Amino acid sequence: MNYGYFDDVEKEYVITTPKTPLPWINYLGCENFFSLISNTGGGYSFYKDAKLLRLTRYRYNNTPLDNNGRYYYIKENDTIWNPGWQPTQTELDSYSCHHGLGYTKMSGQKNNLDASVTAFVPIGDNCEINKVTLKNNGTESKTFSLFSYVEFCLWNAVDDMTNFQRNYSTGEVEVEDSCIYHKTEYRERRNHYAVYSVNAPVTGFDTDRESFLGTYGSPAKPEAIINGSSKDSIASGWSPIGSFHVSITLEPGEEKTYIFLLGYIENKEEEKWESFGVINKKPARELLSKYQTVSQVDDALAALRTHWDRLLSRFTVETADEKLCRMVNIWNQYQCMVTFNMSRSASYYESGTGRGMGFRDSCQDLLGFVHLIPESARQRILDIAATQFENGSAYHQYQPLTKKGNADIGSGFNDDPLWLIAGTAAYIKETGDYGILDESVAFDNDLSKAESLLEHLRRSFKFTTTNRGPHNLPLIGRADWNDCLNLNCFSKVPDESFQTSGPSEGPVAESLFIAGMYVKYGNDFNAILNHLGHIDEANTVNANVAAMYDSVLKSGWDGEWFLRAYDAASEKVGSNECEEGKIFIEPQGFCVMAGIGVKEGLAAKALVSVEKYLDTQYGIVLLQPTYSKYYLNLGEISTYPPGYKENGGIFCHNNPWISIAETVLGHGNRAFDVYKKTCPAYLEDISDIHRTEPYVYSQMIAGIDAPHHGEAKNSWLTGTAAWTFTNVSQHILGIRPDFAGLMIDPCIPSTTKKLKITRVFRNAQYNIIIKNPNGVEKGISALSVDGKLIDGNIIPFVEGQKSYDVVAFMGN
Ligand code: BGC
Ligand code: IFM
Repeated sequence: MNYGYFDDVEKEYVITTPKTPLPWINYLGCENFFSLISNTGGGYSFYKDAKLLRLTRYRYNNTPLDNNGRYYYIKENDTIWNPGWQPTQTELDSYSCHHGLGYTKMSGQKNNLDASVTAFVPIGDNCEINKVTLKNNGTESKTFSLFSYVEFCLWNAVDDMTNFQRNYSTGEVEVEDSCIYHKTEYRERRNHYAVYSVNAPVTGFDTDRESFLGTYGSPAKPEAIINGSSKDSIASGWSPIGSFHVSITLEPGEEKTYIFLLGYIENKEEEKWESFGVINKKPARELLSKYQTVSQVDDALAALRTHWDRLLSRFTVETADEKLCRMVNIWNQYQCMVTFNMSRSASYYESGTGRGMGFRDSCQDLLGFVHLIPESARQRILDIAATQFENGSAYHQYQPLTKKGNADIGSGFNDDPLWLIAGTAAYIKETGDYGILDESVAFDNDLSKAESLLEHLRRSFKFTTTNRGPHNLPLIGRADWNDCLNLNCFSKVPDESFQTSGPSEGPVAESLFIAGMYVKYGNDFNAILNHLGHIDEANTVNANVAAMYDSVLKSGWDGEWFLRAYDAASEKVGSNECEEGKIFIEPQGFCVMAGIGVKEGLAAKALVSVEKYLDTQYGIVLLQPTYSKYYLNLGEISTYPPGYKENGGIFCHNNPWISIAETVLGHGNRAFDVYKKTCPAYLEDISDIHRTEPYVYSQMIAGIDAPHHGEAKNSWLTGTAAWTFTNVSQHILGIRPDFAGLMIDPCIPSTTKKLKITRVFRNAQYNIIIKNPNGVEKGISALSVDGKLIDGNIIPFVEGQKSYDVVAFMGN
């Protein structure tokens, strides 16, 4: 069943009922101010950091689903309704929600009154604008009230949820004309406040939650609205809110528009006070003056749309498959921007208070984002590198506001260092900017310990080179990409009587996944060093990579597939010899992507095993057979019920690894089949089963062993976005940035006869036509650039040339 449709011309997903299987959300903001917004107006806003600078409150894990947001209420006689249906849930005569790129427009109609709310964060300013338009579609004049509502968070979202003994006494606001200033904590050492305003005279306002909702009221039944008038309350402690009451009369056919704005203001230290204790409102007034009229707001929205059109024009494809086009041209790239901005911090499944920016996560997010705004990717790489330790290991997470590593989580995830090489190599391939390697970057944010980024990469590589186990394979540490595979956990013996048969002296568990990474990104590091002329060092890297390759063949091949790991007792994990968890997806993807076992025929065998043992109609599961009981030597992975998350869920993130691996072997039909299975646009018709948004990827789809096989969870913030875009753009469509230039290497279904692709690469426009007259799956037989045939499949980059016309013929 469908709950909406794609409008590819407007680049929107249009939802036609508020009762979607789960809240279907969108993100507003692409710089510093962000909001989450659901199809019923739920969500919250924050500045830079969802934990430390949260503007509005949201109630996770509450009922009804999706509790709190920016809400507009219309009271006409005794009927109270919301254009987005929540929170009153009054039945609407019609409803739609258009989620677009950085904006959402929600419309409801009731008793011939049309109300629409267009929400967006303008480029260059720290605020969310809500343009609220009301239109009388009836034949009689209408007089009604419009009430707005937001609930402020007292900035630190964790403290806000826990420290009630203090927080019930700190809330402070100020009201002036049609502006509410939320200034809780300003009197301390703070220099920021929030402003909430409407561009019209108001009949009343409220800033105290209890006055507005009633002591035992709720946003679904606000007492002030039921009674028809605001209380003009001034919050003192308890829970500050922002609410305006506007009285409106509309003649038949008449419409009026109001601009509501929620903004974040940060005063410079010297401008902090207007006079001591009085907030400096000057910057708020300046901000508000920019969004007072409908035309100012329409211009800002148009600028946002132009911004996105320009970004997306950097990669476009035209082909007969409209689902493929809408994912590649719009939604997948959009999700890559969101994951780049949010990492794994704030979604409807990530509370914004837990993980900040992940070291490995952000390095991977870069892969799908770097072509959009390479300069931002550059800065991100430097920020991430600054959380690395001198020995090459790294903080696993850092806070976006402070950019400091999170000491509570610490380090010890042994894949982290190599992801820095992955992200940096992707950036250099995209831009040709080797200069980034000369940037001086701190270790552990300590500037006295700064070294060049190149030195950081050296430490990354060296970390894995020197941290190897009994089979010469990389030590896994606390975990590798799979956070839940905690193979050294029995060294933290919970009970002293616990005995193991293996060595008790320490963490010797080894990872085949990291081995695959080492070969793949070691090859990139080798290419970088060669380019820089560090030939001896490059040769050493090469020799280490070759040795790792041999170790994988010697100790990492299980007969039909690659092993997953050795545990701390050097027992095999992911082997046919295991009772459960015989085969895992990750090493099959990463080792083949790295080219391991291709010439020996093992790669092909591994992928056949994936299809035979792990594939399902909804995607490839992470492992089989799933763990039915808890294994102390495996850790968290076996705490999940079979079929969920890392215990045999369809972890969408690593499905593209298999698809890319298939392209390595030239299997275009299978690669595309794998791509399609988890691709949201192809799942739109099964939204009842899939449940999450049909325009973005989710982290996980329940696997074959789960009761709800096919049901997705954790939409939006997942490395899946970056990896699927990398897969489809670089490996299936085959437009692949390489150190030497743009490579054309498609691996497509044999039925695809023609592709037209445009790509902006290193400031030049590439217009590419790929023809496949004989229906092959891979291989270029002729490649012409500006009418001239060239050798090989890398278009040499000519400094200063602004456009390239490329025609590629596929064939053997
Ligand atoms: C996994 C979760 C796990 C967590 C542990 C995440 O990356 O997806 O399943 O509970 O790590 O920190
Ligand atoms: O690799 C991790 C990621 O860092 C966070 N989400 C889950 C993945 C697999 O455990």
